[in-house]
Amino acid sequence: YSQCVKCGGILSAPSGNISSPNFPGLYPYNVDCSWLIVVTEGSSVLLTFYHFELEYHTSCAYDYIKIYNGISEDEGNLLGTFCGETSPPQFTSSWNVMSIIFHSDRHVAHRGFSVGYRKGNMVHSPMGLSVIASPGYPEDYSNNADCSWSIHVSNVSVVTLVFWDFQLENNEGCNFDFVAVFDGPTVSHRHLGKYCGVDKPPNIVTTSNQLLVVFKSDFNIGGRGFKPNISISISTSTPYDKLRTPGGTRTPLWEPRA
Ligand SMILES: [Ca+2]
Ligand SMILES: [Ca+2]
Repeated sequence: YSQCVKCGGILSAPSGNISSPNFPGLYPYNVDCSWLIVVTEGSSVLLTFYHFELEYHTSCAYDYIKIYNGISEDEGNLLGTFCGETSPPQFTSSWNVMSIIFHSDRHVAHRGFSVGYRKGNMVHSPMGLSVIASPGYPEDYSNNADCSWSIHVSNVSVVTLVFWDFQLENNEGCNFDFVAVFDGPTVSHRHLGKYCGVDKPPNIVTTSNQLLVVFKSDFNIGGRGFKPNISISISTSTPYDKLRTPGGTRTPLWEPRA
């Protein structure tokens, strides 16, 4: 028994549509589709769902779509897994590549999904989001580092921080070297987490459009450091023209000491 469903592919036009096989009819059983969206370098990809109706399971174990901020081979790029009838929010990638995976199992099919994408604004600026990483990354970070990055995006957005590499000196309480994340522009805002060691922090989502990342290291013992992906998603339905280029500033508070 085999089922040959042709689906997936690489999309490189500045805008387009993707839907599950047979849409708006029922999608077939046992399919795996993979779409890779690649737009002009320096641009982002904006994703908007028009229809979403997949078999529901509490952890989306049966039928699902996965959306990646980049290539799907790297699970660190995963923005979310979705099933049921709750449409995913609008997503914007933090670079020019985005992937969508669709999977269905052998029972129960629904009408599936239809999603549009379009090329968005430039996302990488020299002082913008792309420079968030431990100093010298991927070389070992310096001792006595004291860095902070303040991220401020358009006020209809929330920020998601996904660490895809993380290696800091470990100690209980993370008092020696650490990354701390705050749900707002300053350290007085709600503390979202403090991390060290080699376990990747969980994905962090702000409740507002501002985020502060602080990195400190003490006088000895380092590591490769960290590099997060930042993605911006829209917290409410919004016309495309309200989406602004995410801005970011880096405050060079760290001074490597000899
Ligand atoms: Ca199913
Ligand atoms: Ca240290």
